[in-house]
Amino acid sequence: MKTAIAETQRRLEIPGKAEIIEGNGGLPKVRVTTTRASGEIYLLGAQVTSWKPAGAEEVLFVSAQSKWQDGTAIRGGVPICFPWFGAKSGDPKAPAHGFVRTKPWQLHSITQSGEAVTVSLLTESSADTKKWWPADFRAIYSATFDKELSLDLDVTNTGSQPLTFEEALHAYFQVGAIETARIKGLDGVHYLDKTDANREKTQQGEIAIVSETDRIYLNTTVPIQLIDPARNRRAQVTKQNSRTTVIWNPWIEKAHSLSDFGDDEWQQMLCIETSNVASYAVTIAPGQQHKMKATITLENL
Ligand code: TA6
Repeated sequence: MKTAIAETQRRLEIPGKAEIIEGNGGLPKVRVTTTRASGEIYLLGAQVTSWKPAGAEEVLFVSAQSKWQDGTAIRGGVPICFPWFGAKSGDPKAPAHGFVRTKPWQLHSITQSGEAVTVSLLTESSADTKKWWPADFRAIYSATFDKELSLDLDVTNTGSQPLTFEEALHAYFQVGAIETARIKGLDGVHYLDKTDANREKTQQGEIAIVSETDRIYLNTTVPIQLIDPARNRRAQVTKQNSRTTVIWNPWIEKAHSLSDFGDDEWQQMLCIETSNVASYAVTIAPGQQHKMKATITLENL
């Protein structure tokens, strides 16, 4: 059933390749289907929830317990954290990870280049957003579904004052077995360990997940590899204009504390988050734009 979408937005569809349909919870999403990949992005939070290169299984993890309702972030896929990351300092009532992942974005454009389909969505400051953050901004998020998944978050300072913000593409990856998964690329990089009072430490070698893992790797621009022997595949995240990378797995206890996350789902997911957070928050002058990009590729081991 076609969901009630404004005719102006429905005209953006590309028949047979990019269609606006009713997703989980009746929420509108754009479903992309091409010869090289399939995927989907919800208007709620501009959240990508699926990407499958041709011949491959789903790359992204979405919890079976996700709530699928306006005002609540979808648990999984690629939530967009903006304009702050984690709890908002000095405001315990503010929503975690900012306010753009819990609101519908406007469909801005759907374009095709060769076999690649790009879905762009827009959100901007309003009286509502200024209750949380007294700033003028426009954000355009573009997801390109092809044999690679490209995610671009473009933020423009539409105000008359400098704009400082944090941002993260909080990508949840499926893994076949967390105990054999490994993350390569961060050897020697300093990180803040959020499970140990934010102490700064140095990564030794590959990352194995053996307990709750919640780390902000600092001043790093390198590509990250997620090695998943159980599914005989490797995902790579390459980034542009991002100085921090967050790695997260809730492990057992934290998984049990999340109402929108299955008790055992910690064994089948791992977050690799392209970001600019903590002391690497971004500041742009009036009229300036900042573009952060993550490109995800998948190959067999
Ligand atoms: O990115 C890691 C993290 O900041 C963790 O501390 C954990 O809170 C996770 O994000 C999920 O946050 P959420 O608000 O989506 O439950």
